[in-house]
Amino acid sequence: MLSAATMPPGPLLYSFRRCPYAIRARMALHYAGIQVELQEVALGDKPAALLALSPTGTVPLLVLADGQLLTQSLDIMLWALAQQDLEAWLPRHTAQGMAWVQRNDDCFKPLLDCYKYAQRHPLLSRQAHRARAMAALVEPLDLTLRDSPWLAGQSRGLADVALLPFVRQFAAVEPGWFAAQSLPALQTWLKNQLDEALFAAVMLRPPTGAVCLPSKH
Ligand SMILES: N[C@@H](CCC(=O)N[C@@H](CS)C(=O)NCC(=O)O)C(=O)O
Repeated sequence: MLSAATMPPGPLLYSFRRCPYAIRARMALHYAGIQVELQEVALGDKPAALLALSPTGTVPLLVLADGQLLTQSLDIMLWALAQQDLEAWLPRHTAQGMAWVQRNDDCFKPLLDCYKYAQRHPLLSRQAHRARAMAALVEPLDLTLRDSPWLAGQSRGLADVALLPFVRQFAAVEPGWFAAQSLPALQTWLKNQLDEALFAAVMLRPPTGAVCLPSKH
């Protein structure tokens, strides 16, 4: 057995608890049973070590034991699932799933930010920003989920997890308004994932600094 001194170091994850990209990365890592050293980053005061590794300093950033850097949340998810994928999220990740992720990241995310921070985007009202975000992703997502409980079909795939934190943010801007909308399939999909132990585990409040993200297994 390796002693603590000779154990290979685990991956280091620079993260921010509420960042939707970091949440999707933490969910995949936790699901895959990968224990990481978690460095919670204050986005307004990024550690020099993070900026030295990545000039953009975005989170999540995963530093592997061999020094390899994964700077994109999707790459972190793919790496995690390549280590272990007991529910086959990756085999279910089809071109359609990838198209959902792209639609989310490229199109919906900027509209979501305009809706969340509508006062910074005064050319449109909050309601108009909301309507654009609804049309871009939320409504089509609900229609798709009426045909199958998951984007990946009868069970969850990578896209379901990748989109979850963004839809969660959308729902949280005006929770009463969101709950009153007729989005039955999407609301069920969201609730089912938010109620899960996996989500709760990755949302535990870390102290600023390095701690361990407990693995599932
Ligand atoms: N494309 C990146 C985006 C990551 C990203 O934009 N993260 C935000 C936090 S949610 C960030 O680090 N922003 C940098 C900053 O606020 O300075 C990914 O998928 O990981």
